[in-house]
Amino acid sequence: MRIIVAGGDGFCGWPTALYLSEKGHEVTILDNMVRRKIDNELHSNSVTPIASLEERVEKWKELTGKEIKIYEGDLNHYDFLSLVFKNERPEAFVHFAEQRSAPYSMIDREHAVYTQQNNVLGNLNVLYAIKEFEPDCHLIKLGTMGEYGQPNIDIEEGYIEIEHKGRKDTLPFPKQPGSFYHLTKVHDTHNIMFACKIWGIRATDLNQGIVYGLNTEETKKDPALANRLDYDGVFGTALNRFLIQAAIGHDMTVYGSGGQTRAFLHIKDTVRCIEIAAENPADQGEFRVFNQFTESFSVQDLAEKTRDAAKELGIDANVANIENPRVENEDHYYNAVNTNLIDLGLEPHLLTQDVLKEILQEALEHKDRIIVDNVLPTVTWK
Ligand code: NAD
Ligand code: USQ
Repeated sequence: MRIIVAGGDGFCGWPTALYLSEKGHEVTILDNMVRRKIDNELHSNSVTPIASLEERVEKWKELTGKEIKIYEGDLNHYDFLSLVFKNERPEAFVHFAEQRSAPYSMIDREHAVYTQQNNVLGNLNVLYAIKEFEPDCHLIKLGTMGEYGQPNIDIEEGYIEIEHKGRKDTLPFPKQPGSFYHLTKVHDTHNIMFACKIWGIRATDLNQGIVYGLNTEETKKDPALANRLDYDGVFGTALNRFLIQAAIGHDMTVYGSGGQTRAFLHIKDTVRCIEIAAENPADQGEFRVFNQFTESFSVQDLAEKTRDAAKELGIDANVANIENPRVENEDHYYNAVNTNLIDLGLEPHLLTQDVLKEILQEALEHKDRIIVDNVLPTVTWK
């Protein structure tokens, strides 16, 4: 298939582009490199040294003979996006290209406005480009499990059947997102659902949980193919942050009591889920939602698992419960359904001690690059 991977220079997008290319798809990356610029703004970096996008795709071609095309530009420049659609005629458009950090979106007014403009309007441009140039193109959009929040009932995949005053209907599952970033995903969801209904385009919204790990079989082939790995208080996510903190002997920063429970998956499952969605497209006019995660854990559990794995490597890691910089529930029910992708063939990589030790060892290899001042959270929700 001809597949565009928007955001293909990022943490999820780069390994996905390689995986789809390895599987024989014609892959084109679209990215405006804003994530690399944000590293400069935050005086932060990836734990792993990452090559430029040009170097990455050149190395891939040298090793495999497979070409990945690159378009450097912004989804919010519609002339640019139109050109990419006209040139590449995508059968699937994988949309990772958003500002994805909740703390970044909560820094101040400017960062909240940037996040909402970038994400919501970028996605709207993609919807228009599909309608205008490739109405059969399947939109595979990265949403987030955080759209649902943590309701006191089971979380279904996108829709819920409800009975109200004696009548029944199947309606979108209620949304209770926890940051201006998470809200952008809810707004995107509504725009996509509406576009499917009025124009008959096809879309799959992948409500992804928190991704951990960094390497796939493809990124391991050469240091120039290495994936980025974030650890700072703004872009680092739970578990990856704990592993890196353990690697440098920093206390593991569990926010508050640590009862916050979230859905997780390994980066190796992210890439496979995208392949499954692409190879089993939504019908024309269908708006389909898959919950993309494999297991759920409380953050306290994850820190304790990390401590135990570190111990096996001779590292004494400490779990610290620090003041929670976010406004969120630390003690709640959490049970989410994730059968759609499994029914289509996903075989989950589960979080074993061996998996934790492998990521920890990868973090240890580059621990000298970690800027310790960036580890503690600095952004608060209030
Ligand atoms: P990332 O920041 O590493 O990658 C995003 C990429 O998109 C970057 O390379 C950035 O330069 C690019 N980009 C952003 N705005 C753009 C624009 N307007 N035009 C063109 N390119 C643009 O993020 P990631 O961790 O790879 O996440 C990818 C997607 O998956 C995001 O939409 C995110 O919300 C979603 N997601 C991520 C996680 C996670 O744990 N990382 C979990 C659930 C969902
Ligand atoms: N947390 C800690 N300690 C830390 C970091 C985080 O206890 O050092 C806690 C947070 O308070 C929160 C939970 O861990 O309760 C998750 O935080 P996170 O930063 O790992 O994840 P989140 O902000 O939700 O965002 C990440 C990605 C985002 C994606 C989302 C999936 O950055 O792009 O959408 O995970 S989900 O959480 O399912 O919405």
